[in-house]
Amino acid sequence: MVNINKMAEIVDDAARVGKSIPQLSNKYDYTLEDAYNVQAASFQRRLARGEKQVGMKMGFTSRAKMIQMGLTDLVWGRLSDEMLVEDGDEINFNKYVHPRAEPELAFLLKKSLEGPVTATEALAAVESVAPAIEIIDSRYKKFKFSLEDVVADNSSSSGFVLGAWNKPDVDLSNLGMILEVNGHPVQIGSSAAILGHPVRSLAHAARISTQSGRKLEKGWIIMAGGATAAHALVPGDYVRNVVEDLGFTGFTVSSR
Ligand code: OOG
Ligand code: MG
Repeated sequence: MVNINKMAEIVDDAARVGKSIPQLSNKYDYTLEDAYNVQAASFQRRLARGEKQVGMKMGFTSRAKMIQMGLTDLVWGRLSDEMLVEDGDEINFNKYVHPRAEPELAFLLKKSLEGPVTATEALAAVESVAPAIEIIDSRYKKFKFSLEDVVADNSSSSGFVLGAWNKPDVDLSNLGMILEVNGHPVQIGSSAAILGHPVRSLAHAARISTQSGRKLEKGWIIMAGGATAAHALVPGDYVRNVVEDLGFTGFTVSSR
């Protein structure tokens, strides 16, 4: 018998205190469907503590990320208001297990999006687009997990940082993206790495979210997924994602 609530408690506690746990699959035999139920139940615990859902994140939307983590299926996770890190802010390194940064783009929706939609329909629902960074922090030891494990752990989501919003009239198909640490490029990529065009990630998000019982809401933020491999953070880092034509966003990591 799979105990969804018990597993949800384990991943939620680990995320809350920033302590690593063994992979759930070491102990539990569970399916991908169970894993999404664990994610939902663990997010429910956040809502019960007063957090609000503000959007959704997509993961493994680029080859670079799939190769880095050894998984090839798209995953998704839920974003809460508490995960937002203000542009330019400092994060407390001690609150994380082993945080990594990913250069991403974020979409802000001006209309809800439901069911299967084309990329063109998805773009028509976009109010604005921003350079973004996702701070991922798998709760599993050594950042190692199965597909079910990562999904149960809200697809490693931990924080997200947003730059200034731009009107979506910029051609998003092939924008240079540079992840810098202390002024040095550590990952260089293109928005084209995100499923060939980042708006496709948004279209997938609409379809997947609807299938799981909730459309994408007006006002939600959708993170399209890392364009490059993620970069491990250390205390004292100043991290920026600089996106051609869109600007940049950044944050610092506390010195301890
Ligand atoms: C899973 C999350 C992947 C992305 O942008 O591809 C992700 C992980 O790598 O821990 O957020
Ligand atoms: Mg990501």
